[in-house]
Amino acid sequence: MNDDSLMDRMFRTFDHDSDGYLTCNEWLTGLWIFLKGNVTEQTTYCFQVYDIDGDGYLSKSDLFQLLKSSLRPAIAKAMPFGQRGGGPTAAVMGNNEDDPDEGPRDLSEMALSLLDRDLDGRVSLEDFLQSVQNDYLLMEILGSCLPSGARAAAVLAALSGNGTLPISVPPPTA
Ligand SMILES: [Ca+2]
Ligand SMILES: [Ca+2]
Repeated sequence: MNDDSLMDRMFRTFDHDSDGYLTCNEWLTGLWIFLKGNVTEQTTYCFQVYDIDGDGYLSKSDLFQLLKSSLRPAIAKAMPFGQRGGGPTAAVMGNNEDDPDEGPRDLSEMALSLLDRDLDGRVSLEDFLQSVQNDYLLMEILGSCLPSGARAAAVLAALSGNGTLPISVPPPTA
């Protein structure tokens, strides 16, 4: 998933009533989870960003779309020119010219088997929460959608001179 579509997904996640605008309340609730939410709130938020078709589950198709567009640019950048089209990286990404989607498809199957706790072939929020509880690194496995701790702290510091937000923040509605 490239940066633009990830931003778009993040906006839609903030926009609870899907009217295309963020009310002050939606913005503050989203920002609060984004910057200061607990693990469950942030995991739920990531889940909503990753659920591309919004059906409440991460299906193989959601995972495939996420991995296909987020991994290719990163791998291409990391790979020195001499190694393009060969080597272990290409093997992971799939170097099959007849089927360029082979690599992302294999990875989405791996991600599905990693996250699908009840083995029903799709990842529910429950599956995802349990998986992240066992390994926090899985929270952003499908694409980075939270600020780093340092960045979050910087934003919070900018928002408030003395460590508290200048405005009252409503409790997040998950
Ligand atoms: Ca879905
Ligand atoms: Ca499942």
